[in-house]
Amino acid sequence: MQLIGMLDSPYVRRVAVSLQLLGLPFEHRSISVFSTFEQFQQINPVVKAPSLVCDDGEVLMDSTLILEYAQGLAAAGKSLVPANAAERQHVLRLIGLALAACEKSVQIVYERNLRPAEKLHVPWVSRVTGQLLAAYAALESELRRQPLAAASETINQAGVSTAVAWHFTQMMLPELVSAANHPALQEFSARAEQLPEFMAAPHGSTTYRNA
Ligand SMILES: N[C@@H](CCC(=O)N[C@@H](CS)C(=O)NCC(=O)O)C(=O)O
Repeated sequence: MQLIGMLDSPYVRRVAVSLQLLGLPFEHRSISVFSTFEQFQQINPVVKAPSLVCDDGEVLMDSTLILEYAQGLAAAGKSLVPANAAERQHVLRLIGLALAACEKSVQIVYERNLRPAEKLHVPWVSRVTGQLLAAYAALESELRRQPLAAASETINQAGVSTAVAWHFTQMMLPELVSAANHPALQEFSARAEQLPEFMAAPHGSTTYRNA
């Protein structure tokens, strides 16, 4: 299967890290939804990153749906979401917060980079920034209450998504979300970024290569 999209997208990156943790080999094509829009369109006319080209050629999109598909391919016992209902509930809450943080970060990046400066709508940016800070405040308090595992064998999807979201926001919007005010997230992210699966798929324009 082929993972389409650049690793500067937190959604593409959470899939690239998760596929490795699930033991699923994949080819990565670092194609941009912006600078190579037409090339992306040839693969997926909707131009959403990530897209996943399955082995039979069918194209999936949306990181959560791709991960659900990937989970079905993984060997028995390899899972990033716990089977136990109570644990699963908590992991899903954290994933929801991390995905909201990704979405609000991406919205601000698009507002800054894609809209002419004179058309920037300040009340909208303020609203989204408030939502972003609320998501990280909740994640910070969750991690202080109950730290997340940060080893390749034990990290779950809450850990992958939280680490990827935090790193993305720190790379793109460090002045909006203070690392000093989120020590638990900062420390967890630093540990996760040292894992081989994260190092093999760094934020940016690099192409992941199966080791
Ligand atoms: N909910 C989607 C969000 C994906 C998303 O918004 N990706 C961005 C790149 S970070 C994208 O495709 N942007 C191009 C566009 O929406 O036109 C997911 O989880 O995959």
